[in-house]
Amino acid sequence: PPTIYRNQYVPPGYLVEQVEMGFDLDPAETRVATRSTLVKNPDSPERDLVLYGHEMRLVQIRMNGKELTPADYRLDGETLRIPNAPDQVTLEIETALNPESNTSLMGLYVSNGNFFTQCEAEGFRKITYFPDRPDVMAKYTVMLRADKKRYPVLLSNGNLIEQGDLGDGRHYALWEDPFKKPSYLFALVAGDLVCQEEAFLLKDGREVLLQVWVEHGNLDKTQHAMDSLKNSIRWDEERFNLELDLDRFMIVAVGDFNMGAMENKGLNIFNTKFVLANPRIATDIDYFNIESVVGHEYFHNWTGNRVTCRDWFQLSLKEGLTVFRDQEFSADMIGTDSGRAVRRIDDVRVLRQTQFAEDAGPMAHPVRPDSYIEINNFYTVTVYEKGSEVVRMYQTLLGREGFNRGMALYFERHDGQAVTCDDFRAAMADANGRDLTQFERWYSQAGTPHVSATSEYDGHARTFTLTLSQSCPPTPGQEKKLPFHIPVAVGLLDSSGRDMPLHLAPHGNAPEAPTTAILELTEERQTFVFHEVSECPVPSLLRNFSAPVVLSYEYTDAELAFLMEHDSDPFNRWEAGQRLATRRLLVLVDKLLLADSVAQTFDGEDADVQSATARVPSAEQAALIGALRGTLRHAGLDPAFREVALSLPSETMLSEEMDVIHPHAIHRARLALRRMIAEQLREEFLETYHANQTPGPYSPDPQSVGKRALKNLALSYLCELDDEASHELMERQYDHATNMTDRLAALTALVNSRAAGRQDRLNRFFEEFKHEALVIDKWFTLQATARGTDVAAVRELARHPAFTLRNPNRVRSLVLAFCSGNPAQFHAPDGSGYAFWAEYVIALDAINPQVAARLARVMDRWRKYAQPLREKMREALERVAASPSLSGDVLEVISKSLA
Ligand code: HT7
Ligand code: ZN
Repeated sequence: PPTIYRNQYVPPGYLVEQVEMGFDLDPAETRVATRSTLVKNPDSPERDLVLYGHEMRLVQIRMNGKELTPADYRLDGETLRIPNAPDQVTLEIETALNPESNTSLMGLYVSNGNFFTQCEAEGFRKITYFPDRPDVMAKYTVMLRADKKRYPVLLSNGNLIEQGDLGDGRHYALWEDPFKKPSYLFALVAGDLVCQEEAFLLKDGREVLLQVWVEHGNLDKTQHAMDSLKNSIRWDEERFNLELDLDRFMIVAVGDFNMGAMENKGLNIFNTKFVLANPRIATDIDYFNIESVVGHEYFHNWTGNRVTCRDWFQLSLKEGLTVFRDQEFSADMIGTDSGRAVRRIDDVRVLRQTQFAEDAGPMAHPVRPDSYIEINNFYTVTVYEKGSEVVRMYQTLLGREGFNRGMALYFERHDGQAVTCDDFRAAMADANGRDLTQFERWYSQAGTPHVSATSEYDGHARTFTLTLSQSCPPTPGQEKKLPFHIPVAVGLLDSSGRDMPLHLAPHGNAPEAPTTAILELTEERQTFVFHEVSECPVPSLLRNFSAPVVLSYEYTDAELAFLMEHDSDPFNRWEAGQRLATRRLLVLVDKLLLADSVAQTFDGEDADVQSATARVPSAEQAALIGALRGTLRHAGLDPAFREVALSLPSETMLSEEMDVIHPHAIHRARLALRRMIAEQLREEFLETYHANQTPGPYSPDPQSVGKRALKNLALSYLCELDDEASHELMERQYDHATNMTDRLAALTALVNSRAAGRQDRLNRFFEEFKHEALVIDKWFTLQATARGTDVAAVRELARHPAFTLRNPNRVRSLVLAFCSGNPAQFHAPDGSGYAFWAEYVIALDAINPQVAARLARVMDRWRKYAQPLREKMREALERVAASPSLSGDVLEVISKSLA
């Protein structure tokens, strides 16, 4: 497949004004008649009328009333070119599709007997031949016709104009979207669905209709999505003055979906995972995710739909910005400072664990990529999460008000247009009179910048000098990087742990001196001098993670413990604890490797670990455990914050800290430290467990969620003891749980223990929830990621009648969960995990290339692994590469990995 380059962008030869579509829906053969009016684009050098289409039958094509024959156009792959077309064109195209055989879930497909579409990024071209590119925006009118009994509900974008019977058992619905949109935002849904609906009053006094559509039997699971939608609408009105522009806004849930959700204009289509919730089936995390994804898709209505992307290289224009908006929404919904900090910590954890790894691997690409083979492979954590960090940095540099001014100017300039990341940056700069030229490098340079800090205190001069230097490692195709514009938020703590007032100029005595300064690092190396510093401070650097960089500073253990206890920036309090824990864990890993015990211990012999890691904590370990005890007992800290502060860095995080990854040593070291912590803090954990019960009816409010998280963390530590008392605790929690959060936490702990009652409860869980697909996904995941689940066991699970490759959620719940969430077993020294991976990538590719390509990415970091794992990973990659007829999706991932 060809590579597409950003710098080869050419405006479309023709623009589309109006599209009228008629669908005769049938699972085996759907007929689509499309009439479009087009005009030549005076701003384009392209002379031909270019349409895209594939995987359908072209029945007829007429131009200005005359049928075209193959001699009138050139069909080359997905491209249909009509040369010498007149300036004004009416195109009438009829296509025939087979939705029930469409397993890729792109274009028009059938899920559980109902019709759905997914057109982003290039699915519309599987419905009809069209200039399917985001810079072609048109108004759509859509007529849907289908059997009334089987498909009583017919939905499309915009407003319902008319509906009625056709006489022959079929009926119709006519929809009109008043807004111009790119084809990727087109959607239809047809099926036997039911909805929860509410009238909602907007700030401007207009009443709108909100609907959440689901399959029969799920109406008891829609309230939270509806509440989240209403909260999202309010939030966008209040924070950005952005109003809902339609009379009707619909959310539809579908069980087969490649991603989380899709922001089609007025007709958002969601993975059921991000809609359906009640206390019986959904965890606190599910409740949180639903709110965040509902918000995300709703916010796209302005950032993505009203103003869209000129081309797919600009994807982060809408995705980075909308992730930033949904993160801010979630933080505002929690309200408290500490709750906000926990949200920030969670977001940064994702960024570091997945995006930093992506930036350091073979698929590294800038936030605005320069090239791609398959655009579906670029819905990445770099485009989304790093893109959001880039947007956040504007807000850090310009302040909230400055950022809002930039947003207002962006909409004033570009409403109804398809634009670029440069246009967004220009709006931010112009609205604030700032030069943000250098900031462009965040969009064009891949890789995670490293900032290292050194400091010097001069007691005589009362100055504290901070020197910051930056560098960025090479990434594929980008050997050398130029300095970034990095906002570094800094505070200084005095010896009692209080923030010092900051003076960046001599003789500063402003009474209101700030206690956090935003230093702007723009050169390779820069020095910043703080004046009137009365004693040698401990610096708190990169507060609230003010830039997506790796920051190093030679803190002593004592300084980290001090920051952990006193920093007024809760993010950095957490960060200090993570740094301390990482140090202890890496020492343990080294010890294990030195004792050369990894090979023997892999078989599950704990004794070797114990000999390499004494049962009695070393002085350094004792200091860490002491600090954790302080956090656990600190009643002034929110339970949610205590939970994140007491969680050790994940195995994946630790892998990223190592030059050569030894997954088994990492696993053993982390386990050993967890056991040590559990032994030393047994009483405190028990007390915490009992003190954080949430009796009464379930509620997903932040306080209760925090308490459950802390209680269940205490449970998971206690379960490391694997004794009778802990078995009893988890069995009791499982048996008496009144919500899925507690039930799943108990079952997860049980599955990782030797408790006698574990298999019985695992079976009961399946029986009780076998009709709830989302819960069965959890059942697969908790086993796929359990410590004792080896490759043979995961293969056995894949033979379970409830497993299928057709459903992306199910594939992710078992295959992806095992390959990415159970590193100690996946990296079995005999390479059997890699063989399993290769088999599933190949099998899945024939069904759903997009999901297969996501699975393929599990091997991204293969070059970092210790031998013989590295060699065996390479062999598995080559096995996939050699497989005939791979999709472009998988081919791109595998070939970049092996390059
Ligand atoms: N904008 C949506 C992207 C999306 C998608 C892309 C490719 C294939 C399937 C897809 N489903 C949804 C999701 C979002 O960011 O809101
Ligand atoms: Zn999005």
